Amino acid sequence: MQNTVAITRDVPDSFAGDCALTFLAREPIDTVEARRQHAAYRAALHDAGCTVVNLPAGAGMPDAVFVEDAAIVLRDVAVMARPALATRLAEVAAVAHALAPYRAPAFIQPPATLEGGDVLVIGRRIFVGLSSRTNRAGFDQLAGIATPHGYDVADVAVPACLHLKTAVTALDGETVVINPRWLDAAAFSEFRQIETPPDETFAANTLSAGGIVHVSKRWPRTASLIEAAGYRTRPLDICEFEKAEGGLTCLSLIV
Ligand code: CIR
Repeated sequence: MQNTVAITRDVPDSFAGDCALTFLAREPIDTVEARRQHAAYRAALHDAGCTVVNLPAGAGMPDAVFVEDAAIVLRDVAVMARPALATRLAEVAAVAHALAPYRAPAFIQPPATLEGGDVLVIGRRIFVGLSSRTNRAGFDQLAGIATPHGYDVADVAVPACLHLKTAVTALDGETVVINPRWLDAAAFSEFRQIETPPDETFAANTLSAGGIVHVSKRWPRTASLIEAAGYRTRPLDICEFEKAEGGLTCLSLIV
């Protein structure tokens, strides 16, 4: 079996002051603590059996640590995304370079915008969030690339949060963790659903790797629900990234 690779990217000096914010107000971010949390995140992925490839921070790219948004890794192809914010477009080149040994690339072209945080792959199903970051052309281009590779691609409206995966992630091929207040849970009716409690707002963003569900330390009740459903969880402190509207999936690309 091939080793699982996790691509991550260092926290840049510009992160604290310049990271993009859409739904949250700016709060002080401790860069030293963010780097410590990032190192612990990489160590957890290593513990889960991943080979971690950590890219250097890009100068003038405050959000590049959220490497998930730059690409969608499918079984046979890496779709290089096209972030909606001008400040994030430059992130894609280094990620394309890092993915080149593993997958043939396909590039999303203007006027499409598409961010990896809006793409949830569950087996051969791909759910694409139509959000402030991913437009209809982005959906169409991704569907055009993925459908010939045997994927079934569906769109989901994301009216209330940044990305699709802010509100739903998969634990495996049968089960999702979902915040039904931020999207229409009926779009995921074919899956068993673990609902996040109303007061655990950002808890649906979980990262499954190596048989472990990585969860944010901030949301213990969601972790308990996931454990009760039969999964092993590992809480991680990512509070400095949560201030920048990032979650667990955002910080890596699992190949
Ligand atoms: C942004 O607004 O683009 C970043 N501050 C946060 C991106 C989080 N990425 C993700 O959810 N996949």
